[in-house]
Amino acid sequence: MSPVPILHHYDFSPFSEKIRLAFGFKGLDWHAVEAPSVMPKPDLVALTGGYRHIPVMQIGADVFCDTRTIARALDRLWPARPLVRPATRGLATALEAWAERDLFWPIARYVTGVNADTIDPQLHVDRAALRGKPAPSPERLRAVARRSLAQVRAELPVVDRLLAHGGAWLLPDGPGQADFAVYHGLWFLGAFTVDCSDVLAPHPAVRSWMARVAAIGHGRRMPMPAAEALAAAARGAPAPLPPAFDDDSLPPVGSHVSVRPDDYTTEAVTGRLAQVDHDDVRVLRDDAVLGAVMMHFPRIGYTIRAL
Ligand SMILES: N[C@@H](CCC(=O)N[C@@H](CS)C(=O)NCC(=O)O)C(=O)O
Repeated sequence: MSPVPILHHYDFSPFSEKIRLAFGFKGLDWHAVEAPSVMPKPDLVALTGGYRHIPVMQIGADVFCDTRTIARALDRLWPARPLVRPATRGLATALEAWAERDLFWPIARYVTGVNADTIDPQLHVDRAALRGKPAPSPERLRAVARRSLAQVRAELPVVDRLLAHGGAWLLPDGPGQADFAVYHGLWFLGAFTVDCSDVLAPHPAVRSWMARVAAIGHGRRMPMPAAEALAAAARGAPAPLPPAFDDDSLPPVGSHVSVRPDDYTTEAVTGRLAQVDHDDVRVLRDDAVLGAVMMHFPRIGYTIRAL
């Protein structure tokens, strides 16, 4: 029987929206655990050993961190409707990298700056701390929003050009990860009280494409308390690993390592390096409460260090 994935997320999280759409695309049922949007996140870090970002996908005692690793796991486990196809996989990876850096960050700064007064102040404090910075003043948030709007206006025509071939989706072989990666940043324009999606008005083709992506839906979401997800991790055992790849640029398999994202000053996860392939690393945590938990991370964007 096919497992039911558990997604640790919160509603206004754009990276979670990418995975909710991936669930919809594959027609999956899934369990939704509501995580806090700011620290502390005691249940999430109890599961992950320190990784605090959202979303996290869990299947029993396997914990998938980062949407890129989550998407690869989804395609391995539910291959019938692939999120990426061999002929356009490179294109999808390159598009995703552009979308989640050059397109996403100006949008995130614009939206949170415009909403400086409508958002819980703790969110501004928490997000500044993610970059090792003190909390910005509302005036600074608004100044950053103005500058970011200029960047957003420069990036949006790129999305138009990506659709200039006249097809329904960004890539010629149908909808998938590239669409969801570009979409979730644009979706964030409408995530808070002051809706910023009017910046899309000069881009009707982008709006029509966004409506097609949104129509894919989220699959069937079933709420789950965090304690139940932790109990599932304690009950389960990590699944057998996919084929390994030997890479002598990384610490040897079996050694103690730490893994952390490069783009945030957040806590590292430590454990034994269990397996490495071209795209992902797996680190086994021997958790005092949960037992063996396999942590899955992407190689791109993460630093793996020998301890
Ligand atoms: N590269 C990560 C980025 C994830 C990310 O930045 N998520 C945001 C929420 S959308 C986050 O973790 N914000 C801080 C938090 O929620 O604690 C991925 O693809 O999953």
